[in-house]
Amino acid sequence: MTEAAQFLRRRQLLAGSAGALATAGLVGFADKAVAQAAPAAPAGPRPLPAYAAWKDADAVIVHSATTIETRRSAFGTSSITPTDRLFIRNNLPAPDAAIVANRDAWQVSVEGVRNPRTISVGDLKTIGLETVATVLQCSGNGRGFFPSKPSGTPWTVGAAGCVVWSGVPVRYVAEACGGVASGMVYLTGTGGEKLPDGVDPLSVVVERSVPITAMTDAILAWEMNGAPISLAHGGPLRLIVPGYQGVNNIKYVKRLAFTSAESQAKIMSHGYRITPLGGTSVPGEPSVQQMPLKSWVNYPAGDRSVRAGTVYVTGVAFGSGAPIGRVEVSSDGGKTWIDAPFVGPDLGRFAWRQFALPLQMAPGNYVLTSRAIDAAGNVQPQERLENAHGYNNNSWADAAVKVAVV
Ligand SMILES: Nc1nc2c(c(=O)[nH]1)N[C@H]1C(S)=C(S)[C@@H](COP(=O)(O)O)O[C@H]1N2
Ligand SMILES: [Mo]
Repeated sequence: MTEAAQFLRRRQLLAGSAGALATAGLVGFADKAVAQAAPAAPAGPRPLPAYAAWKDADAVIVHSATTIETRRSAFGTSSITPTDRLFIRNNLPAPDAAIVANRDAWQVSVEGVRNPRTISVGDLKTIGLETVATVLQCSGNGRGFFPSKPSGTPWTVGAAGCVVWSGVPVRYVAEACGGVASGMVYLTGTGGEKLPDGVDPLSVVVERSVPITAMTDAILAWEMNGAPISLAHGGPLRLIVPGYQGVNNIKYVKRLAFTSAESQAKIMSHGYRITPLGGTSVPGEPSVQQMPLKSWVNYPAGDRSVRAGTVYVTGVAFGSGAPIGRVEVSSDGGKTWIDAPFVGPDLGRFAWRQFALPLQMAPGNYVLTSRAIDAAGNVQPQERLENAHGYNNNSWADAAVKVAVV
């Protein structure tokens, strides 16, 4: 072991409990209920769609051609989510692969600036360069745990990943266009999908507005996890808004506008709103924007039993940009908690932190979960915020896994 590894191990063993390894709390549950409390995946695995045929089929759950989830057991523990395991969520069919044939030629029109202009990806590369690790998470992640069974994909924990992006800071792009025009309060991105004929474009276009303050951290990215962004994930160019839910990270972005009002697109005005149970979404309701504080356990994943002895319980914790202060793990469904040490590098306040807690586990049944506490002392809640469409679920109780130790 290297010195650092020895230090880490000592720290983990100490942090594990007051004395030696932490001892896990036993809980009872019906023996056959070892699987997660989430809706079962479809019986026969669906094949990967052509544009995502390169995904690792064993690592994902194909809900549909436009909704693909990472298995809880497939996140790994090295911080970054491998691209071939990352979830996919498309509201419209992905554009033709021709758009990534000549990436530098892709154009984005920049509006709401003093000198509006259209800029190619090749020219963006002369304006600036930044690299940022962010959690990309669909706001519907955890929808599968809502007892109200909202319509939409029943994601459990796998509509999320931690990704490294490279591109140009949006604020540099604004500067290159003479600065933001006066009176602008939103940053609005428009997706480059071809829209179906014969329908009102506003009813289908993927266009989202975030508060203009988000431009401090936002980038126009052309690279993801060290490679040009794939078509599936929004290449040739994607708007990345660190700390904000997935839908605000516009793929194949063709227009970047500083605007005085929110987009009139349906996906903004009525979609992705926190609507009371049984209600119909209206524009005034809170929109799905910054990500709530969240964590979950990835191992053991509850998909198989675990051998008694020392079990390294691992998982991830993140929020919208406030650093994660602590993570606690419970093996008795939330009755008692133990601090879990972080492992691996801190990739910045928009990435997730990995934790690993060595637990001494005797044979029996356990309910494992984690809760994150940010640097400001905010605690990840036990309860989900009920809402009609199943957004923003950050409940530690919902994300728990039932684990049999044998
Ligand atoms: N142009 C465009 N951008 C988009 C979408 C889309 O359908 N079209 N889907 C959004 C949603 S809802 C999510 S959760 C993320 C998913 O990103 P991924 O497919 O790269 O994982 O992209 C967002 N950006
Ligand atoms: Mo999403």
